[in-house]
Amino acid sequence: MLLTRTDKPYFLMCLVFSQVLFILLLYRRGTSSVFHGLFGAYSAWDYSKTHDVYTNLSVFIPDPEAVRSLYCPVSSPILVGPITITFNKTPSLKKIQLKNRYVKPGGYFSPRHCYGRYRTAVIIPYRNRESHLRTLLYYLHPFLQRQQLHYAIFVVHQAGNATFNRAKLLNIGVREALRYDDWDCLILHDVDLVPENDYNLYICDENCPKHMSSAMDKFQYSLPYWAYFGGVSALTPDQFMKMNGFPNTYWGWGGEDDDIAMRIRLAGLSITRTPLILGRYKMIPHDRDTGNEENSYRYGLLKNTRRNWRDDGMNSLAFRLLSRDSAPLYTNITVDIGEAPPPPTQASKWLVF
Ligand code: UDH
Ligand code: MN
Repeated sequence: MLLTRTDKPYFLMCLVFSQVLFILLLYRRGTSSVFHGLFGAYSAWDYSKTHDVYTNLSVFIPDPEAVRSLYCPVSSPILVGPITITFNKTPSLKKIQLKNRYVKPGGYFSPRHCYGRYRTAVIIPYRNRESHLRTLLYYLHPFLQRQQLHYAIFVVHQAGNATFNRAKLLNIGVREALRYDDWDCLILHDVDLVPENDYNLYICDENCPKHMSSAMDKFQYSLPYWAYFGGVSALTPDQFMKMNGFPNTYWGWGGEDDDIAMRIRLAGLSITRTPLILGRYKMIPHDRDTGNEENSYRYGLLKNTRRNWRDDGMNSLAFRLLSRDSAPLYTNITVDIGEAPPPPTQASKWLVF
């Protein structure tokens, strides 16, 4: 049977052609990417075999004469999978700049040989974590460039020593980032979390808010509890506005992420999560910051989310913009967000309930 088939020159030609094509693919993209191309995100990743985070970036050397005519492919052909991450030495800003020559002031990047298909804003709530920020910039810039995104990084810096307010800073980041561009996706990103796999795409799910840091090393690469929504998440501007953004009323550590998860559902949305095998993050080890003490009122606040979410969020956001400037690797937004209200007295507690 085979003999009679191979007798036919047409069949032989097809066979040879497909073999040559396969060898070419292997040669250009390496076995792992062909494998991942075929089996997508659900293939088994080997995190003991990692790649330098700056691998393949030379593919992007711009040709000033070239005319960009096509959108970048849906899935970037130069992803590498698991990334080598070490925290023993914080890279200098100079070094990060040198390694990311095509990042423009404000931390903007756009692929040069094709039109970025997705427009992503990364928004980081921030105060007094300079070495964490440098480490994150060192890893995130090449990671996002390899994903061929049109992106920018926004750092929302809380001025002063009042209690930290992560969710309010994120609301401000969204409002300010949307002045700069028509973003498809807002990635709300803690400063100390470094993604381990560049197949973890920094794009949104059109249908629902996405929790991206599903597997953090500090939680042994699993979810600490079922409804967890902390760390890194991705929402479209529409999703963000539909849930009235995040709460402004959580001062200090804890609770705001659970409020966010709850208001997503209250707004009629559901949560999608990056699979654990892909949503892996390393957290730069740190102690609790002064000014971000545990919020002991959080359980009381969470009881009222259902009642308050429509009135506490983007529509009640008040702050003072102190500066907005383009640093070489990110856009810096410094704000005065006021301070936590005084603790409720016994009498006012009765008034509230
Ligand atoms: N953040 C700052 N500055 C601060 C506080 C928080 O930039 O002073 C930001 C930063 O982006 C950080 C995020 O808010 O990643 C979340 O705060 P966190 O990293 O302190 O939260 P996490 O849950 O830490 O990681 C809990 C502190 C417990 C430390 C226990 C030590 N073993
Ligand atoms: Mn942390």
